[in-house]
Amino acid sequence: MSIQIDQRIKNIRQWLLTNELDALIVPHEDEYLGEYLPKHNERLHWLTGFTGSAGVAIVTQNNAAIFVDGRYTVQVTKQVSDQLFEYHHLIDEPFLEWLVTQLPRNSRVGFDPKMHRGKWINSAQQQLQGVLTLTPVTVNPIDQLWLDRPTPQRSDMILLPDSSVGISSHIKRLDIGLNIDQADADCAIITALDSICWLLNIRGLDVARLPVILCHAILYKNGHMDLFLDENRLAPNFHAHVGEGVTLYQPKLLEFHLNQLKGKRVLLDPDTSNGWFNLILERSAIVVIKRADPCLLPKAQKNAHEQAGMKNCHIRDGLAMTKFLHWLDGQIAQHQPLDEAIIADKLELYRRQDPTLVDLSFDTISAAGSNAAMCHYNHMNQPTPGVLSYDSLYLVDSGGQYLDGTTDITRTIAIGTPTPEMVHQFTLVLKGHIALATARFPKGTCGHQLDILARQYLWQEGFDYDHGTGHGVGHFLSVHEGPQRISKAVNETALMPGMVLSNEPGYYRADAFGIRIENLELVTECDTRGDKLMLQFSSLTRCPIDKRAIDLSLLTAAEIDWLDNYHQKVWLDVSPLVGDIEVLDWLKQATAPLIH
Ligand SMILES: [Mn+2]
Repeated sequence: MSIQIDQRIKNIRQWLLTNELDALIVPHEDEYLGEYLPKHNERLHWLTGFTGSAGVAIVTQNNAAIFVDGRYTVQVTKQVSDQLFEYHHLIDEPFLEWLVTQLPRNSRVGFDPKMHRGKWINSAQQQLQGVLTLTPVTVNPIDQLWLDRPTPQRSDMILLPDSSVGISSHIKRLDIGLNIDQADADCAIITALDSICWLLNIRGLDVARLPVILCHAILYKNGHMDLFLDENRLAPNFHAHVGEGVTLYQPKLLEFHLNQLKGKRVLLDPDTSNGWFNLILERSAIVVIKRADPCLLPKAQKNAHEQAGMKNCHIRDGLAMTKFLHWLDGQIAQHQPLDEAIIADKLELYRRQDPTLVDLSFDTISAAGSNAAMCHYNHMNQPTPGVLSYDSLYLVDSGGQYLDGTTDITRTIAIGTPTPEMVHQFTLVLKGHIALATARFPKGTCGHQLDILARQYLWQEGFDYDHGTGHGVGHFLSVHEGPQRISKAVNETALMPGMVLSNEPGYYRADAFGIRIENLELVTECDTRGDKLMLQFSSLTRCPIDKRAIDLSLLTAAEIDWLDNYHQKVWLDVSPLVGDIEVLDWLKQATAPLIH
């Protein structure tokens, strides 16, 4: 591999010479900027051998370096030759600063604007002003040099019926068209794949974990859409399904059509679009209105049909979790030697028993003992998966993409007898989870105003967790969806009825153990005697929380009530689906009230 990589670097250096450039930046991202990449766009992997989900490589004539974050500092040393690349920390040692130390003043640094957010390009240009020249390339050299590049996955297009999505594509496009008009724009470039699929009520499997079709779109204020997608990708009834006003174009005509927008006012989201779009529009002197993707907010507020699907898929997901947790308890009782991969695969197997599951919603985090202290741990990035440790906690964060919705759940399981310290911390996390789950808040409240509810008991004793408390979740779409969010960082999006968010406080003790309790919550209106319109959460997830890891003396009567009521809902919804009497017995026990 190393000889191959060496040759690839040499080829990039030759390409730099031919193009009068002094360096090339190769990020992990592709033109769609999503969390997961289709195989044919794994350019960073091709150049370096690194398989992580984030990182940047830089090649100069004299040097090469790879920049990865804290999740990957060990993995990178196993996958990338230190003879060929220097290793650096993506956050602590910014690659732009490294470039400045490597190159003479006014050197030309090549980058492919499609692989970077528009926002990044602006800030990078400012930072390097007068020191180095950032030079956009029109053809990505890796696309020219990658001879055995995988052919793109061309999955079948799934047409979601109106009964499942609630609103036809035609009505959605007219609605969003009005928003575009109100933003004083003539059209919007829709670059987020989940927005396009939401607008057209279609899904696909072009990318792992994100059920979308790779395409681009321009939506006009009259609801008309130009869709850039090969005709042979369409499902047979596509045109009848989406209704009038969708015109299909070859993807290679995108640039031509962008140039045709001369004289129009074009809405473009600098957060979700790659820098190439802005570059093309600016070159043609087209007026760009920089604003959030107009689909984000309507997509986040699930309608009654989408809510019903989300509820139903969570009950079936709860069945898979129930079978899995019953199996795990049986294995533990027999002291079976299990590793994280075996356990994760077993859970996936139970999920796949449901014929409506089309994919997992993300790579399962299956973390035994101290591995759970790393909150983005992935056993597949380790030389060997960790072995289940007894008298400890096991953490599993997982989810499914079902035809009627998306799930994301974390449970932390007592393996044997966890230490009193583990039980104490688990209980603090649970108290925070309950405090957020039972919150009532006036309409207009934003996620950051609620974040403290989940942290208060940890803070009280001098603890915290270094991640957000809640992210939005799509309806059979991205498991990480904006624009709402619950975290310390200010987020201006008020929580609205129909939004789905995770509630996932945690606690991580380095080299010892990790805890996270995650349910998905639906925002609903709340009846009170007061004079304000109040909102609340309603838990969608249907799976027992491990009572064996709780210190009951730390819970108030109200918290005990909450857990008992929650478990009662889990029992009522999931038990009718359980066929096996042993699993049913297990669920009965797992959902029985805390105090008899
Ligand atoms: Mn989550």
